[in-house]
Parts: sequence; structure tokens; C-alpha cells
Amino acid sequence: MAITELNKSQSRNEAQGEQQQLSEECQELLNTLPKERGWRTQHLYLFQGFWCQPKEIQAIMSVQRNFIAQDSDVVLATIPKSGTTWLKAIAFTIMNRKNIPVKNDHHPLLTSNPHELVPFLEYKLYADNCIPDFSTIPCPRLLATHMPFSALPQSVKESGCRVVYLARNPFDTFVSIWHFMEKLRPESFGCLSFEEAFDMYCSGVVGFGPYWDHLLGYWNESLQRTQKVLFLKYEEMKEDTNSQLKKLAEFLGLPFSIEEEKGGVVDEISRLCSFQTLKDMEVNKNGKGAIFADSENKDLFRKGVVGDWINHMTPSMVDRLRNIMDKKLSGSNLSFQLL
Ligand code: PAP
Repeated sequence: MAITELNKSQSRNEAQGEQQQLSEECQELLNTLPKERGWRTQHLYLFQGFWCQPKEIQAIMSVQRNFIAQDSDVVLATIPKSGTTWLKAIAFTIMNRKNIPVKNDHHPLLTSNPHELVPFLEYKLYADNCIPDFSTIPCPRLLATHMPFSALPQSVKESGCRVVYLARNPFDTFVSIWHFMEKLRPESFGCLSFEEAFDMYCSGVVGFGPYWDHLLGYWNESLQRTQKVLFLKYEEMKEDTNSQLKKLAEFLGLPFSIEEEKGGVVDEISRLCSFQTLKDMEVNKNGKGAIFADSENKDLFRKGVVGDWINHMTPSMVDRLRNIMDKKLSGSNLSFQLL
């Protein structure tokens, strides 16, 4: 068989494999949804107004039906590649610091990837037709999601549970996701060039996108319900991590005491959760499967900087995305530091 024929038949098999793992209900639903070429699956589907992979749709339906939020829950929300891993490490460390002092030879972050400590609702807890046993998860529960605000289960929206959103500028988010997908995309699906991916991104076709809708959903909610949704920015966390840590701790109802501040606890959390510290941990250098069975933990730590987009995007790409963002965010009072 010629290589192209072989690739076609492999990608057909991959796509069939994907579909076979789905419930009948989900397969039937997929037949009715608009679809586009995917980044690491054959297709992305437009489900409830955002773009999603088939297995994610099945899991999200289950989250929406079955998950009951508690007032003490904390849900971390991001669009992929906005700094989820970092936020998980920080929130976990802040919330557990009374029981697990930051300076502790047995701190869980020394041996576990942050994604293992803070499970995603749709990738871990409700993935693959599972209904989780929450009796094994201590309260307050710290959970995560990539779902847009509009798709969160009613109980998350209506209960006293808190939501923390981390946003990152669209230029770096795009570059980061393109690199990540390069690692995950099955060879049989062929190459997805930087330019093709950029076109898809600008059309809104990216996991959990359009990017701007995801952002604005949480942004608007954070303005209306300041006690409910905290909106953080990756760039501000990079610029002054300590002040953002304090803001987060206060929002979570766990402000740092004067003794803690004087004793350097905030600095210690910043250091423990920093890009370099996490990247250098054995579990993050050689571990596997923190999010997907087929992914290597080291791929979650690429550069971790603000402004890497300048090394990748042509001036016309920058203009195009800047124009889109200016239009989409116009009147929202939301903007990003880009370099
Ligand atoms: P996910 O959506 O798959 O969970 P996520 O953690 O949101 O990924 O994003 C990964 C990005 O965060 C990477 O960015 P880059 O590709 O531009 O380098 C990764 O390097 C960055 N990152 C991971 N950990 C940290 C950290 N501790 N501090 C700052 N950036 C980090």
C-alpha cells in the first residue's frame, strides 16, 4: 500500500476507534453537530456553542447531569494552555498549607504533577463513562475544568462554590497549544502546519473555543459576581506572583497572616510552583499520563514565558489576531500585556 493510502486507512481506524468508545447517545448526537477538522482528533464538533472533541462531549454531558457542587468547592477554570498546571499547583499549595506546610520534604508537588493533585472534571473524574466516588476526595474539594462558563453545571453556577479563572493572552496561548498538539497529534492525521492551525484559531475552531467567547464568559461573570468568580491573568502572575497569590488566597477565604508573610510563606509558594522548580522535578521530567494516557508530563513545561509569540508569528498574523481581539473585546475593558 502507498504511504498516503496507509495514512488514510490509519486515520480512518483512529477515528473509528474514537467513535467506538462513545455511548450510543453521544454517537447519535455527533451526527447532528457541525464539525470541522480537529487539532489532535479527526474532528472538533460544535457542542453547546463551543468546539470539542467527541470524548470531551460525552464527559461534559455527564458532568452536567451528575456533578453536584458544594458551597466549599473551588473550581479552577481555563482554556487549554493558559497556565492551568501552574494555577493547579498554586491553588493546591495555598489551600493545603495548614496541613501540608510548604517547606516539607514530603510535599505532594515534589512527587506528583499538579494535574494528579487537582483532577479535571471532564478529563479525569467523568471521563470514559465513569461516575466518580467523591467520598474519597476530602473537602473542600479542589477541581478543574476547561468548560466555558455557560456550560458549567447549574449547581456550580448557583451554589456558593468559588470559581477561579486564569486567562492568558491569545498570542502565547495559540503558540503554546500549537506546540502541544504537535506532540499529541497522531501521525496518521497528517501535519497541521502553524499557518493552518492559526487560520483555525482565528475562526474560533480550537478546543473549548472560540478563545474570546471563553474569556468573555468568565470575565463578565467576574464583574457581576466578584465573590463567585476571580479572574486572574497569566501575565500579571508572571510579573508579580506574590501579589496574585495573596489575591487568590483572600478570594479563597484563606488570606495569609502577617506571621506567614513575615515568615516567607508567600515566597516559598511562589518558588515551589515556579516554572523552573516544577520543570526540574523528576515526575515532570520523566513522568507520563498526568492528563492524557498518551502524553508526557514534560510537554506541560515548554518555556513558560510571556511574549514567545514574537518568535513564531509574522507581522501579518499579529495584525490579524490583534484586529480580531480588538473587535471581540471592544467595550469589555479587558486587555492583555503582550510582551
Ligand atoms: P493544559 O491546558 O494542557 O493543562 P497549561 O498548563 O494550561 O496546559 O499550559 C501550559 C503552558 O503553561 C506552557 O506554556 P508554553 O507552551 O508557552 O511554555 C507551560 O510552559 C506553561 N507553564 C507550565 N507550568 C508553569 C509555571 N509553573 N509557571 C509558568 N508557566 C507554566
